[in-house]
Amino acid sequence: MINRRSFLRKTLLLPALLSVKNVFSALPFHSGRRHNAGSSKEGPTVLSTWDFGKEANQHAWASLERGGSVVDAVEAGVRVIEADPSNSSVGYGGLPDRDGKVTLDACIMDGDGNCGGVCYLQDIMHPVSVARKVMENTPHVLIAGKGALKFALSQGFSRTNLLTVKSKEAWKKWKKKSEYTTEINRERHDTIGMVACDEKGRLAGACTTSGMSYKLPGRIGDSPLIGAGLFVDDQVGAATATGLGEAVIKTAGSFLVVEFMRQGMSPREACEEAVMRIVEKQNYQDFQVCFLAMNTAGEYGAFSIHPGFSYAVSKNGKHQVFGSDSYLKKIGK
Ligand code: SD4
Repeated sequence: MINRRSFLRKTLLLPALLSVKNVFSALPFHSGRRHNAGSSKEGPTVLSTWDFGKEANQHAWASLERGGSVVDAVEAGVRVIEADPSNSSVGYGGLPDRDGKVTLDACIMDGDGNCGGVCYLQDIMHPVSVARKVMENTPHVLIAGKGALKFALSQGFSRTNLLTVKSKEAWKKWKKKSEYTTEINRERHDTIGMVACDEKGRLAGACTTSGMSYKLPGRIGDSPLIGAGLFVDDQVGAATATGLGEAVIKTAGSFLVVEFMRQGMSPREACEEAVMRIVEKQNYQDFQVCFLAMNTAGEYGAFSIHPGFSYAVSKNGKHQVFGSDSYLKKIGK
């Protein structure tokens, strides 16, 4: 039985204990939980959105083979696409907003729930790496705009003009009419979202984009938002999204996919169910949304509203691209 003296001793000690705990939890900026130990039944797996994901996967795979962590792998993978000027929707060479400014959104997350993101970031080639610094070196999750740029510079990143001649020409042409129309599967924006699992079953993901081209200045999509463009949980699986960010945000898409997997659905079923949530609530005819997911067993799947979504899969050292099933195909349209 607890007597008055020991009760007093315990309660008097409590504030001291709490403050020590606060100091510790503030220091590493990381969750205290440890990764699920064990091994992935199917070996390492890397998934990413669209055809260009294949090249990104190869780099992620090489990083895993070099002994890098699964977070290193997803960062290395998506960086390749960020630096590619021929890709008009991610990083360098991305199409600008209405004012001609290239603004970038990205996030990164590990299976323990540690995560970081940047949005409305300008002049930095690798937003995903800045997002990782947010995750590892700050107590925050998301930093925007000028603050994100200032933070990036403080972390040693240097400024680069991301508007290529080609993108500038395209923007000037667009400006003549200044019309915004969605274009399914391009929608003038194609994000890379990547999720990966190492041989121990540890998961991570990254998502990076220049967002919707000719967007209103300041517009932020789903890609830097944890739970929308990306969600990872070592106990269940990981999911990422591409397509019209507004539609994904409205349904907390990637979180929803992971939660459906938690309830027992396969990755493919979970992606389909999340697409159905959008189809039931939104006018999906004019826009595309695609989900891509894996579970802790290394099984994977994808589903989109309209046909035309492709995704890259790396397993057993093989890198392949597949087309996803879609809602419209399923209903015979
Ligand atoms: C956005 N979801 O900013 C991103 C872009 C994208 O295919 O995924 N495009 O809305």
